[in-house]
Amino acid sequence: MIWDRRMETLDRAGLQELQEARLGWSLGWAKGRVPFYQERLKGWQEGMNPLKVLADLPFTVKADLRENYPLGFLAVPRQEVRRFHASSGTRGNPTVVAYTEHDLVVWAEVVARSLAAAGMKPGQTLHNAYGYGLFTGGLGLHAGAERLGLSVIPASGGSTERQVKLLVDLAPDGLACTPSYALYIAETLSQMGISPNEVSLTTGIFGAEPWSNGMRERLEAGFGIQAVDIYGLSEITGPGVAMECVEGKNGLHVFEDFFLVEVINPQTGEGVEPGIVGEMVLTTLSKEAMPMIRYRTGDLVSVNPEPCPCGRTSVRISRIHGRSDDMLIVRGVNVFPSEVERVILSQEGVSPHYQLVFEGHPSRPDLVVELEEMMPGALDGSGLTRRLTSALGVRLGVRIMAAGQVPRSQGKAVRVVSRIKED
Ligand code: DLL
Repeated sequence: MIWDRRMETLDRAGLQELQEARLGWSLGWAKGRVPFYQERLKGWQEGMNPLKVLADLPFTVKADLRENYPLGFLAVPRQEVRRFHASSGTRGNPTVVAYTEHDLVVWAEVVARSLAAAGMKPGQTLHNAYGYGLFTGGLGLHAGAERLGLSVIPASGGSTERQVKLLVDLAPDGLACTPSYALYIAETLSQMGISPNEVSLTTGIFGAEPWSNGMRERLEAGFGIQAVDIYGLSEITGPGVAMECVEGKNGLHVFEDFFLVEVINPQTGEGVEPGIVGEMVLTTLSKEAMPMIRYRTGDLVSVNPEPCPCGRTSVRISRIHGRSDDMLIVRGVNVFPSEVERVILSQEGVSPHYQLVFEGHPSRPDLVVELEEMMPGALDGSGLTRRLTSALGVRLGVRIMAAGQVPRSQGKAVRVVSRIKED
């Protein structure tokens, strides 16, 4: 189902016209209200071509937000803010983001579109196991679900056995959570003696972390559902920046009437052609409380402008290949955890719980993939090591662990850990 047919199927010329008008507004708004942008946008005047002006502007990066912590990017008086969220931030200050009433309406709208694109229909029920609180997943999905006319079970993360009971007793149609938590829920179901395909679910709305098609197949088979990918980030709004449609399941539609997408070469900052992987840069087109102009997301994607069978006219981004700062360097070779996942989950008998562990001497650490087998004796460790080594071009170890030994996730999975012993 297409939630806002007029906007989501707008022809490209109409969309570009709308983007230009909204971008002009956004540049003027940011220039007039955010000191950080005032200087950068001093050359911007109404009547200029906003797309041309944008192309010459410097990028906004995460460090800019950190330096202006907490509210240096706030573009409205405090009394007009209706909500704050914050991203966890593993180092230093978290990133605080703010929303006006209008921002919350737009956010609910794009999440409603996303849930409809996943196949959810008004009157159905969504079990929302994204964390509620400062993280945008819980409240973001919640408001969009209500906007679409769903009933919501605000389960949040954790207390997995209780979640399973609710999944059985309240018979929801959709499950929203990280793909790694969905795996944990599936595992808990079977530990409680319930076959995952005995539950009523038809749809999984999974995102907030990278996941592969191999993981999708496991989740779809495990729950008997259609699983689709939802993308977003707090700095831009939260979940609902881009969404995979259940008809295509091949890339995520960017809601381009609200977010302008560019993909750049992360080294040079130049734009790259469709189909080429680069770093996604996003500009908000309607955000009042905290406009973001050319924000470098760190997320690596390619853009696909081809029409989609679902009828939506927006461009699609590929699933997130990883973040530029997730990239591991192993003996001089670049390795993305998501690539490791793709290789290991293409093998039968590998359970989808895995972690990448750095160990050994600090000057020459080894990377070992710790994983579990579906059944004792199901895996040939040396065959898997050979496959990983040839697919990634670097020697990685494989350690087969006893069932349940790889830590489970209740939110965003921790894929990389260090056990390097300092001298
Ligand atoms: O993770 C928002 C969200 C909530 C998205 C619920 C989807 C569902 P942050 O905590 O600010 O916001 O983290 C944003 O998470 O830059 C990506 O690196 C990663 N990410 C988000 N969605 C996906 C996805 C939320 N579908 C950061 N695939 C982003 C891969 C994702 N990575």
